[in-house]
Amino acid sequence: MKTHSKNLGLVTKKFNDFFLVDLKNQENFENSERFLCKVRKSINFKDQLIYVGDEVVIENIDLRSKRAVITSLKKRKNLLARPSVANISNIYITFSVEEPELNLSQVNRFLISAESMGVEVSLVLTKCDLISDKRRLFLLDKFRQWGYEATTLNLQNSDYLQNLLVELNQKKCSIFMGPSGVGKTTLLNMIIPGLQNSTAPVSSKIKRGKNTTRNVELFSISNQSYIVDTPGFNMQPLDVDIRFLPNLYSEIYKQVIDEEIRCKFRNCLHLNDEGCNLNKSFERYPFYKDMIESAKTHYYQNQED
Ligand SMILES: Nc1nc2c(ncn2[C@@H]2O[C@H](COP(=O)(O)OP(=O)(O)OP(=O)(O)O)[C@@H](O)[C@H]2O)c(=O)[nH]1
Ligand SMILES: [Mg+2]
Ligand SMILES: [Zn+2]
Repeated sequence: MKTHSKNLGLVTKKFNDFFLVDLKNQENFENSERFLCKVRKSINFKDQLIYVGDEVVIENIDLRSKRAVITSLKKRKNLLARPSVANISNIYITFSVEEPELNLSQVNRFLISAESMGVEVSLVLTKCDLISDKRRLFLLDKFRQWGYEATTLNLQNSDYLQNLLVELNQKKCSIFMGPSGVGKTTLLNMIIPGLQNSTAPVSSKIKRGKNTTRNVELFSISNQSYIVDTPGFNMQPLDVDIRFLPNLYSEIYKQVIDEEIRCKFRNCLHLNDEGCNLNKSFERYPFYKDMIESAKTHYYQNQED
């Protein structure tokens, strides 16, 4: 069968029944052709929905009205559940150090949820102009112990941004995720020349974001690299299979791998001291315990339903 490689497109935005699709494999990405598409009526993608980040074949291309129809969906590598985005290669968990203030338990939930996707996870700390350099170094050290080399950003100083930019250009599809008001869209506006998406100051009293970004949207920064802006939200206690949780914490994983921790039980969740050799004196251990407990509660609730 003939493949329509030249009509291969990338879904960059989705609203109601419509999709914005960029034609891929174009020579000059800055002049990329963007089409407003619907899915061909006769086509049923086995009840699969199409998401931002999906690769699709488009046909019936009308160059004048910039319209086309989606006729097939390529197999996807992965699908993030919230927000729904396909084919992610890198997740950048984004938090402000102030305004809204840093909530370590939230940072942890976002990180672990991202780790459960099995893609590369990074941490970005914004608004470092609002703290002292001493505090910034303290935070860098804290997250190093969590297993992350955080990138610290500061609107006043674009040097910090350059390294991130170089990094993003080496990744395929990076997504920025975090609570509302931390500066995700501000960051994208600085990264992409000409982009002026809406941003808004955090509310003055409670220093919380105003949910300014409403849709997931994908932007290209080169022919090979894309970044995704997402609406901010707070992460609920996790719904991850508890057997996988220990491996998602580098402090535990490292011990199990490097030091051949031998616990009494083969699938030890490292909750009790008796028979468990894990060194539990690390900062995230209480978060880990809470997560296991709430995952258990969730599991048993679902069993009773
Ligand atoms: N002081 C300071 N303010 C910043 C920085 N980055 C962003 N802001 C401000 O933070 C506010 C919120 O930024 P947004 O980019 O709208 O935040 P967001 O994460 O996209 O928020 P949602 O779209 O609601 O999820 C804006 O007023 C920005 O000007 C920074 O590095 N320093
Ligand atoms: Mg935003
Ligand atoms: Zn154990």
